[in-house]
Amino acid sequence: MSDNVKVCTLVLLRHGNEICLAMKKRGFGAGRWNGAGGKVEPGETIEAAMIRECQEEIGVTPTRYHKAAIHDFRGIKNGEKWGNIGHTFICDAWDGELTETEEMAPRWFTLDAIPYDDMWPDDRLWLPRLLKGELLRTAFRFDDQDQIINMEITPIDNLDSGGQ
Ligand code: 8OG
Repeated sequence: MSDNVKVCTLVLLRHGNEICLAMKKRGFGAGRWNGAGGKVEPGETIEAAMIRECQEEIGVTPTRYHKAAIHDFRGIKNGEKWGNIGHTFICDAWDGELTETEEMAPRWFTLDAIPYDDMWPDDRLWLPRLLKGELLRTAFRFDDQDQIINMEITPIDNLDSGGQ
């Protein structure tokens, strides 16, 4: 994997008919609703990074979750190639209270009112499937306006083993 491809996490909290999304306030993806997440640090497991990012960004500690997708996101920004491998978890139990941080402002959305117009453009293509219980591997290529120029979505049986 080349140097500009980062291994990242993403976690979506679910409670019955609602999911928690958070407004990204700064950095990559600012101005969009998304799950909490970020780069896996050297020596850290993907799961530990998912929990740490969730604590840091929205103040809660996931306690029950499963990996639901591995996304291969790549694009180009200001002439530089970027890539994020997004290990994506659905979490249905956690400790602590949702808290706004300098990074993100969380809130609950009912499943029929997910704000796809203010999310990454690919999310409407895979999030509904994850919420129905599918496990997916995806690849999305974006142009410099973050529009999708190529994509692949593959259902998969099991992501818990060998899902790196
Ligand atoms: O640390 P940083 O915030 O830069 O990490 C990037 C986060 O953005 C990480 O959680 C993965 C996530 N992300 C992408 N692309 C996309 C996308 O197309 N949709 C969603 N929902 N999240 C994305 O990098």
